[in-house]
Order: sequence, then C-alpha cells, then structure tokens
Amino acid sequence: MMYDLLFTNATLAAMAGPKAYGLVENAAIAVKDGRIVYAGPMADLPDAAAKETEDLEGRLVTPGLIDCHTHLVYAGDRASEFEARLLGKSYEEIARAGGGILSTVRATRAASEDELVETALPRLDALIGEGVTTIEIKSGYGLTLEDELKMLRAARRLGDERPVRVKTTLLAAHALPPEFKNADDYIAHVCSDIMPAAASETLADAVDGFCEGVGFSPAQIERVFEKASSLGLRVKLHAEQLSDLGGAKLAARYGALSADHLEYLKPEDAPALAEAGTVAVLLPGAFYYLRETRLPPIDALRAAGVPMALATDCNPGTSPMTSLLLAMNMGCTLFRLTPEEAMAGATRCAAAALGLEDAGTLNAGNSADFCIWRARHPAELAYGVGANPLLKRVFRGRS
Ligand code: DI6
Ligand code: FE
Repeated sequence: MMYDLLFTNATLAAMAGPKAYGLVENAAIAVKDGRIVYAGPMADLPDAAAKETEDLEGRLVTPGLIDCHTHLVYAGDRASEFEARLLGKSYEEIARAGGGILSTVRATRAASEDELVETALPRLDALIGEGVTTIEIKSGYGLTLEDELKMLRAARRLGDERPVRVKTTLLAAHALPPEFKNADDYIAHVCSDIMPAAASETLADAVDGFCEGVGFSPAQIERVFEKASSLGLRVKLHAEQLSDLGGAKLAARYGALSADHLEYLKPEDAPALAEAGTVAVLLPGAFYYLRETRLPPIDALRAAGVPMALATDCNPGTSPMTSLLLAMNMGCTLFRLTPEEAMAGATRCAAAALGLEDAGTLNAGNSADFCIWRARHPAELAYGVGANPLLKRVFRGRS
C-alpha cells in the first residue's frame, strides 16, 4: 500500500481507548483514500511509502472538531434585543411580545436561499478556522413549509461551498408562527406537511423541537416524535433549558440522539438518558449569554455515564457565538467539565449526538478529518480564551 498522506512525530489525542485523551506520543497518522488507515505509535507503523510526508515535531493531532448543535443559518441580527435585555427585559418577555425568535423568523422569511448561504458563510468560516470538520445546522426560523425547506437547502449548500460535513436538522417545532393562533394546529401542519416534505426531499438528517413554556408542550413534541419515527428520522430535543417539563425523559423514550441544554434537568432523570444512549448536549454559550444561574446537573450526568457533548448553539438570540473552542473553555469554567470531557464533548460525544460512527476519534477506518495544533497537550485547547492554536485542518484526507 502507498499512503496518500503521512504525518510522523505526532502527539495523538485519539479520543479513544483506555488512556486519558487516548494520548499517544511519538506517533504517526496515515491517510489513504480519505480515510485514516493508521494512527498509533511510530514503532508499529506498517512500513509503506507515502505520496506526502510531514514531520510534526511533536505537535498535537486531534480528531476534527464537531459542532453538534447550531442554528447557523438565519438572516438579520438581534443586537437591539441584546440592548433591550441590558435595559432590563427578559428573554421570555421579549419572546412573548413578538420579538426574539419571531424577529429572526421575519428576517429569514424575507431572505432568499442565496442570501442565507452568504450570511452564514462567515460564521461557518470562523468555526472551520478553529478546526471544525463537521457541523449540525438546524432550520427553525422559517416556520412555513417553503421557508423551512429553504433553510435546509441553504444548510446543505454550505457543505458544498466549504470542506466540511453538514448534518441538517428540521426544527419546525421551534416557535409558534404568527399566522397560527393555536399551537396544536401548527403542530398538525408540521406533522402532516412540513415533515413529510423535508423527508421526501431528504433534506433533514434528524428532527428537533423546542420543549418549553415559550415553545411547545411535551404532548405536542410527542406528536412530532411519533411522526419522525414513522418517517424513519432520528430525533433530538431542546429540553429543560428554561424550565423542567420532562423533555429529556420524553426524548429518551423515543431513543433520541441527544437532549440539549438540560439546565433544569432533575438529577434523577439522568439515568434514563444513559439507558437510551441519548447524548446530553451542553450549551454553555446560551447559559452565559442569558446569564443563567442554574447549572445542568453535571455530577448526575457523569455518575449515570451519560455521554456529554459541547456545542456552540450558534444562533442570533441566545448564543451569537462562532467559537467551539470558547464553548469548550466555558464547559470547563462555567460547567466544571474537565478539559478531557470538554475535548470528548467536541469530538467523540458530538459524533454520537449526530449518529456518526466514522468521526470523533482517530480510529483507523474513520473519515480522515483531523486537526494539527500549535500545542503539545490536548488540555491546551480548552485552556485558552480567544486563542486559536490551529495550525492545519485535514478534511477527508485533504489539507
Ligand atoms: N433555544 C435556544 O437557545 C435557541 N432556540 C432554542 O430553542 C434560541 C433561538 C433564538 O432566540 O433565536
Ligand atoms: Fe439551540
């Protein structure tokens, strides 16, 4: 065999195996046909020629970062709402007065698919510039059949415009659109029209909902989940962000890929997530931006063995953040995750939250998506604030 690409003298944080970070010093990583074919000690590297070889002089190699929860596609901004909140209004007050999510809905409906792609690209580039190789992007600011599909098409196109893997999620059950007075009527429309259309055009890899007082009730979310199951789509849920409605347990009952936010999760509900294999996606950017004080029950999640992912939640209202490294730092400083948990949260556990089996670790056979850092130890990644130690990103075997 001839390797396409071979890096020698690397320090690998493979994020797999029994050792902390899956750390391997004096290591090599080899790529063939866009896949990792070897990642391990130099001494055991199968002897073969390589088209291209680079000596990393001890630098750190990690799996490509995965941002598993974003609302990256939207139009407009919410700077005036930021001002209003600083003048004393709460997020929920603004939402109830027709601002908040609905102001982004108005701007997103008015934008063309091209405009949505154009305005999302700088945000995507910021994430890619820090080593993101896979990103999840939700709809949820269209709330009509055409506008939800427009958002999903824009999200898919971002994956053609840039070397990054995009997973799309239909979040039609995000907010009640102004033309509906009754939330049950809108959920009926979501189930009978929007979801089947997204499924038949294969525009959605999963289905999400906002289970909250300012969103939808557990009973309404359950109708969405039933429909998703019948369409063969996996589900995930914004659960227990601002209050405890039992959303995480509901998500677990439907074998959800993830339950996200979870500040108000009851510690005793954590084991249900572990049993269902549902990933807890923690979003410290939204916690920070809303100046929440209630912490997700990290100790209970850890004790129950729930995989914990970290993501930016990049959205114009509650987390206008385009740095996954910052989310990792906040995961440690605000939520008290260890740097190793933060690293797993942006790699292995994030892959699980998207149902990906060939990403998130440096295991042989995986897609050759990895990062080379100006760093020697993986704790350096969560440690910095506003630093970007990325040296090079490899996506599907190309740097
Ligand atoms: N939870 C969030 O934090 C975002 N959506 C959601 O369901 C907020 C979306 C927004 O305010 O635009
Ligand atoms: Fe979100």
